[in-house]
Amino acid sequence: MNCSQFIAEDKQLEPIAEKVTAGARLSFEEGVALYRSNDLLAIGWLANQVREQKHGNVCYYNINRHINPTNTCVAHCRLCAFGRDAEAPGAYTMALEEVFGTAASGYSEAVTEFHIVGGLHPDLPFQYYLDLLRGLKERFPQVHLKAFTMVEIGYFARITKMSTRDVLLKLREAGLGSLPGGGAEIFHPRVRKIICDHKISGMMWLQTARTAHELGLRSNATMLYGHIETEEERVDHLLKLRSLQDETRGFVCFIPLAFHPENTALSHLPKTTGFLDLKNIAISRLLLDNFPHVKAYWIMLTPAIAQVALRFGADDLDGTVVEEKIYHDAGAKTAQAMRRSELIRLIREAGRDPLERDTLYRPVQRTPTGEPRLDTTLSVNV
Ligand code: V47
Repeated sequence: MNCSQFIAEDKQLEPIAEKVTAGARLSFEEGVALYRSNDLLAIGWLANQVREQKHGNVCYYNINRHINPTNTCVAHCRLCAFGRDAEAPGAYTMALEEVFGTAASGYSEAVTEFHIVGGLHPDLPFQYYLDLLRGLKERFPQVHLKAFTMVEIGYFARITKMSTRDVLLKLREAGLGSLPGGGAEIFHPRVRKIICDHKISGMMWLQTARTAHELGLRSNATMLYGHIETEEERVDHLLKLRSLQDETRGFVCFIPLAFHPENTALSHLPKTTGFLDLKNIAISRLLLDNFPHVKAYWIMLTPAIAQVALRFGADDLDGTVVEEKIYHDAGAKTAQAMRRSELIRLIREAGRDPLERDTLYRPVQRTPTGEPRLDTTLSVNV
């Protein structure tokens, strides 16, 4: 990278640029300085350099389908508009046959991944989740099951009185392929106490991820920003993820998630802005030097901001999604699904080269009839 091309209005960014150019790791203080700076173009330029060093001009996307088997949840997080009490209007729990039917209903695009998350249900037994994975694997053997956040894993351990490790082993035996990044929110206890006081602690989230990685399972990680957190708490969150990744190398992708306040107990808070969204993408790319991928989740950012993010540090747009509930219950105005052709158009128009990937970032090739042909001879591209 040639730092002489770097032009910053904010001169405080120059020493940071020199470190990024030299491939040196940024400190906590430098992370906070990045968040405090309004020189978005300079921050984005730097993040784009890192992104291009890691991935060249490629932008990844996948053909996936979200499935939320239940929105019944005992956690009552203030940040959430999705969870309901069992008797509340709009509460639902799918019978297993409904889950399998839902999975099949988005199958026209030949999905390679089911992304499965749900509420912490008061009564469903652990066996339901094992049967769900097994049933999906039987019906869709080639589809990767990315299922259950660290929070759900912690809850399964609680209701079964099993260790986290045993829960994960049983889920893997039933077909679990990897874990999504949700439930991380902001690790700092001050914030968790306000936005999600009944969820597992930040330390427990990290410990659960560590256990999953030790078993060889890969996972993603997220950070929910744009509510009551401080800049220091964001940096603390990112650096905790970075040090766990130093230990395990088990994280595949980081996804900054913009808080959507509508229909939540925090509905008095304003929505995030495009400026903050792009800043979070760029700063994540700069601080998480050991994370292979940073995803601009179009559902949450809007396709327009997600596309711009491909020049601010992101290398992935997520996928077709098909049906999204968590953000739409919280007022998201984006579509529920995006066709492959539209994902490709967004990527191409940003001057990037689209590459369809599977969950673990292996390139997906298609047969002439559009069926996925995973090239398992290629190593995982992380
Ligand atoms: O854990 C909940 C967040 C997460 C709201 O791993 C909210 O590939 C904003 O984790 N406003 C679920 N955010 C989504 C998630 C995810 C999404 C896409 C891809 C991947 C991946 C993971 O959504 C929750 C929580 O952090 N969330 N409510 C809300 N009102």
